[in-house]
Amino acid sequence: MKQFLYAKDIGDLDAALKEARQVKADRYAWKSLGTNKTALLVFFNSSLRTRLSSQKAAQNLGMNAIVLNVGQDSWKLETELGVVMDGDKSEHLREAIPVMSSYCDIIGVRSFAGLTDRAADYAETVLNQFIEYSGRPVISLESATVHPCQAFADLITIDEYKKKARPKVVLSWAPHPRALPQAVPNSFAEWMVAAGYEVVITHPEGYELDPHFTAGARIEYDQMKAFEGADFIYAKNWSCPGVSNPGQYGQILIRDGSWTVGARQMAVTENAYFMHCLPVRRNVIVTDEVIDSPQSLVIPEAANREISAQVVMKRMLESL
Ligand code: AN0
Ligand code: CP
Repeated sequence: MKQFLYAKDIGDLDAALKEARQVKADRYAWKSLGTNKTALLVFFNSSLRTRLSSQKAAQNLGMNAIVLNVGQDSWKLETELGVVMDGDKSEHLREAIPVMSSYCDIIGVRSFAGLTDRAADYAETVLNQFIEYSGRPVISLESATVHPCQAFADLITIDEYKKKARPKVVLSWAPHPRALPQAVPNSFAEWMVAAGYEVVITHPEGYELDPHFTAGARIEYDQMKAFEGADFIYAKNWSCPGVSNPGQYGQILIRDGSWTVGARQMAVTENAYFMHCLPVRRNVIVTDEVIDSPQSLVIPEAANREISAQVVMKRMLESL
C-alpha cells in the first residue's frame, strides 16, 4: 500500500477486518517486520489519539517512531506554492518533505482543512505534496477531507459489537461552538457504505456532505426519524461543506441545541450503541447520560485506533 486516504486504498474490507482481528489477538507478532525502519509522524494540528496510537502501532511493528509537531518543534512551514515567503514561515514543504523523507520509510501526516478555500481543501493540496515529493508511503492522519485511520477503527468497532450482519448505522450532526472539518463524517460515511451497512445521515439543511463520500447513504433531515430503529449512533459536528452554497463553506450555520444527542433521541433506537471519534464536548455534542451509559463505545473505539494504524503500517511495510 503506497497511500492511505480512502477505503479503496485498503482493498477488500472483510480481509482488512480479518487482519485487524489477527493484529488485535497478538499485536507483537510482527515485531521483526519493522526492524531498522522508521515511521515519521508529522502533525500540523493537535492530537491525542492519533499521535499516541500511531506511535504505539509503529512500535508494535518494531519500527522507530519520530513525531514532529510542525511550528513547535520545527520551523513554520509554508504549504502554498508560488508565494513570496516574506512572512513568518521560514521553510517550504517543497524542501522540507524530501528532507524529512530522507530520514524515514513511512510518513503519516495530520493537516486539517483550512475551511476557507473549498477547492484547495478538497484537492488535498498538503497531503498530495507529501505523496508527490516524499517517495514514501503516506498515511492521512486526518487530512483536509478524510480521516481514514478513524473510519477504519470505527469499522473494526462496529464489526465487534454488531448483532446483525447489516446494522442500521446513523451519522448525526451535532452542534459545536467552533467550526470543524468534514473529514471525520466524510470518511465515516464512505467506509460504512463500502462495508454494505444501512447508512442514514441526519443533519440540518445546508450541511449536506460531498456526495462523493455519501453515495449509497440516505439523508434524513428529521433527526428523530433517522434514529428510529438504529443499531449505532455516530455523532459528529461538521461545518458547512459548501456543496450547494459554496460561499458558506466552513461556516457555522446553526447552533441548535436540540440536535445534542441525548436520552430523548436514543429512546427511539434499537438500544443503539453510541459512538464518537473524540475529542468530544460533553453536553454540547452528547449528554453526560448518553456518553456515560453502558451503550457508549467511545473508549473501545479509541483503543481500536492502535489496531487500524497497525494494519495500515503493516501493509505498507510489507510493500516497501
Ligand atoms: C477535529 C475534527 O473535528 O476534525 C479532530 C477530530 C478527530 N476535532 C476538533 O478539532 C475538536
Ligand atoms: N479521534 C482523533 O483523531 O483524535 P485526536 O485528534 O486526538 O488524534
